[in-house]
Amino acid sequence: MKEQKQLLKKIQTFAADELPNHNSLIKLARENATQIKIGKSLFLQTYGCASELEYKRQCMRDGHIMYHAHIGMNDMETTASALRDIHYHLDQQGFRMDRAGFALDRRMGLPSDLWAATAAETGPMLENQQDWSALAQSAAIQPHMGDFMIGQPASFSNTVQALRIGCTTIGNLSQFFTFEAPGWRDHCATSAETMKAISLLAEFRQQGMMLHSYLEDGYGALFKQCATVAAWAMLEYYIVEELLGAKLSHCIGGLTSDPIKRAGWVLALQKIHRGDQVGSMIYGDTISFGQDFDKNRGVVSEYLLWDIMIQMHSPSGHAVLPLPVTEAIRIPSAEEIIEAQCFGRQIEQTAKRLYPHVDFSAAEHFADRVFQDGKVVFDNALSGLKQCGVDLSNPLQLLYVLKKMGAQTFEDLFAKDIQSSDPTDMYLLSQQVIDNYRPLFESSEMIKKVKGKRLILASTDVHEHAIGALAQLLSEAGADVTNLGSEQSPDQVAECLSKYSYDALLLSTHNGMALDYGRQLRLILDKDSIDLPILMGGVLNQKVGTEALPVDVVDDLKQLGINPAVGLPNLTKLLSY
Ligand code: B12
Repeated sequence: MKEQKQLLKKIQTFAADELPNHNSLIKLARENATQIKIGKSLFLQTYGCASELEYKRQCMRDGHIMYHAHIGMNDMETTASALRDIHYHLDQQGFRMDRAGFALDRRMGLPSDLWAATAAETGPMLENQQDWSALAQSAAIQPHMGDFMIGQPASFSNTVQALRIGCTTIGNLSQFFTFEAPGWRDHCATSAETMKAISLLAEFRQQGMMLHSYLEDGYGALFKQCATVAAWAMLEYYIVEELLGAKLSHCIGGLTSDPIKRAGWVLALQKIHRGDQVGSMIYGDTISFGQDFDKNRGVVSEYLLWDIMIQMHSPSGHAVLPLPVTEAIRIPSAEEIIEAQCFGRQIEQTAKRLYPHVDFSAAEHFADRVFQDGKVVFDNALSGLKQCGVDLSNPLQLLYVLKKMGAQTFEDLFAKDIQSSDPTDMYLLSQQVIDNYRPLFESSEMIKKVKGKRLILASTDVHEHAIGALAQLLSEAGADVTNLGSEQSPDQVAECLSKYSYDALLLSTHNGMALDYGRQLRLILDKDSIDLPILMGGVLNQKVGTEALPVDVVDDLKQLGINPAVGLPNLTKLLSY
């Protein structure tokens, strides 16, 4: 009970924070809208549609299965030529590539004057009008802007650019709650820019503009229960559709392996969107991928079969995404995307043969359960927030307070009465990792190595499940663990190290910035004369100007005096004080 009171007190302080007037921001967006002419992408010209929403409704009627690919080479020139290659090769085989999501460099979320001083990450930068136009004019593939657009400090300016090139589905609201632009911590400004951008899309709702939200990029990746994810989708629907009047398009699937849940979420979102859902895409199951490419093809076969059949059963507008086999290793090349897309079309033939014989009742039951339990959590959340002084008619305050409170506080406070039988697959995976490695951390060798040691842990980006598992296992082994969590910049880590002394620093990184990050951190620590063992694990690669794809930097990290940790097994050897 005491803990509940403390959490509610925390929310009250956030609710008291000074914020701009939301009505004046909406007015500003409305005025700006009069100056914006929506562009026409080569894809919409080719298929004679005014917006992707119009195109998707057509496909839902005609039973056309839409396909999505996520793409993002190291620069726009290479990305544009990859788009042309993909379109050409698929067209040769009579296949249509309906849309492409651009995995941009995370710096795109920042105002441009901050780009130069920030570590480069995977994906291209859009540095001029030519780069932006190339997204929509390189090939007849509809651009989807769902990374580092809406939800980031540069939300509004990026949304204006996206509308001008004819991108009509723009995201990503879920990223607002968990993604931090590198080195940026002004949540008030990010909330205001995000709400302004959503208001702009509301102004163009009749022209088919949609706000994309990939739930598992946000708190959906951190909630333990599917019912809480459903409640969250309802909350986003309340803020975006009911308070701001924009059309919301949900995406899910990247962290969901269970085929019943994958099909069930399409049906549950249909209920949440009051029967008028037009989804952006169903993300492929990214967490079941490993280093074995043949096994990975098996993973794609399974999830894609279900994703296609549920679109035949209950069309929702979601495009399907056959993931390239390199998903667990790095961002894919154009050849790998083409191979995956062709593979996907073969799975579609299988789906059409199997569909008449498939029973979806288990998926329908899942949808009913998470919708009903989700509604309870949703109602708890609205009454709890109101109790904490949040104005439920103020979309800006809601966005701000919900970001500040964090996923765990939300679930602990508002989902405590739910005895749901549907844990999220990401939660199950992180528990499985802990169970798999617990014997290693219970070994006398490990306990002798870490017992009583002061260890500080941090993730350089949003990926926090590895560092979370490590923190729990090291604590169980008797270490004194400080876990700074996700999105920690080199400055923030160094600041902590300058305040307290630790025996070792354990970093987890995944976004293709391992070397840049290591160099920046080493510079600061040398300047402050801070010296301690540093281990870095995760995806140890780096975007370098000359290469199309990120390169392995394990040896470069060693030269920096950073211990590269590929996996957990050899942790005892790596930890040397
Ligand atoms: C889950 C996931 C996400 C989730 C993260 C949820 C969360 N809050 O944690 C979401 C969907 C939010 C996400 C977002 C992104 N992701 Co991601 N993600 C993954 C995925 C599927 C699994 C990673 C994971 O959590 N595994 C489970 C944990 C327990 O294991 P692990 O992280 O692999 O760590 C193991 C080891 O590496 C080791 N380890 C890890 N860290 C450390 C540290 C130490 C000290 C030690 C000893 C060991 C160690 O121990 C762990 C157990 O064995 C991988 C692909 C894959 N299948 O691996 C892509 C992947 C890592 N993501 C990737 C990318 C690019 C992104 C985005 C930038 C995409 C985008 N454009 O939006 C964003 C990040 C934005 C940001 N703000 O940082 C790329 C990285 C590409 C590259 N570097 O070449 C990958 C490889 C996918 C891909 N192929 O494109 N992602």
